[in-house]
Amino acid sequence: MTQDLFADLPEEPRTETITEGALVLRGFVFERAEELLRGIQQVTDAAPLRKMQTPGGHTMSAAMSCCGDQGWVTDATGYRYQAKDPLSGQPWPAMPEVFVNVARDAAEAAGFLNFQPDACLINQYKSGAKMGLHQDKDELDFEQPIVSVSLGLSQVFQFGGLKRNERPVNVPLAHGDVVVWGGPARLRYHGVLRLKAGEHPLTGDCRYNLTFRRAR
Ligand code: MD3
Ligand code: FE
Repeated sequence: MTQDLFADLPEEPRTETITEGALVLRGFVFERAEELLRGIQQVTDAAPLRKMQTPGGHTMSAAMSCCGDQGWVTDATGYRYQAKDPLSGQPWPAMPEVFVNVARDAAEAAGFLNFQPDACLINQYKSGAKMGLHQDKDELDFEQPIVSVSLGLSQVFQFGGLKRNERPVNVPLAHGDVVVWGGPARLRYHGVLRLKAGEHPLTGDCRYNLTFRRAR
């Protein structure tokens, strides 16, 4: 009989704490990745990915779309959540069922029961795209966690403090990883470094990030 060389090794730790309130669930959605990517395709067929304008007049380097009751938008007038896609004037597409389930399951694994996000932001990064350090504070209730799902190419996430000038910690996020941010981590500055060129078998030349929020 073939010996199982790994039978006695402890299972690899799959949950990592970045700081108090920030938990990385490595590979949490690995098995549901293809289904999530089909959901992204379905949403972005109806609400295409687009590079939005910041109030300061810059163009964001990540392309974005949204689904759920609320979508996050930015333009010359500011940042906000709104129920309609400004491109079509129509409500954002509904969240695919797998999105709702993943958000609830990940929040629960981190100790937040019954998370019911009303907004999912889809970020698509291609080679060279980044997101500078910022806080997520356009939501009403900061007691609600945020769940983020990484798919495709790996990208270095930067996790800073409550003030912009605190030196951030770098955390590489890979395909299938999920991070849950709540409590004392909820208002920390964060961003992602420029995506390095690469090829992923499921997403090609890009990384997708889904962030699930309770906006209202
Ligand atoms: C920490 N997106 O869309 S996800 C964003 O990889 C955003 O696309 C990044 O920051 C991305 O706003 C990072 C991780 C994330 C999302 C929300 C957070 C980290 C957070 C809110 C509070 C603290
Ligand atoms: Fe953010």
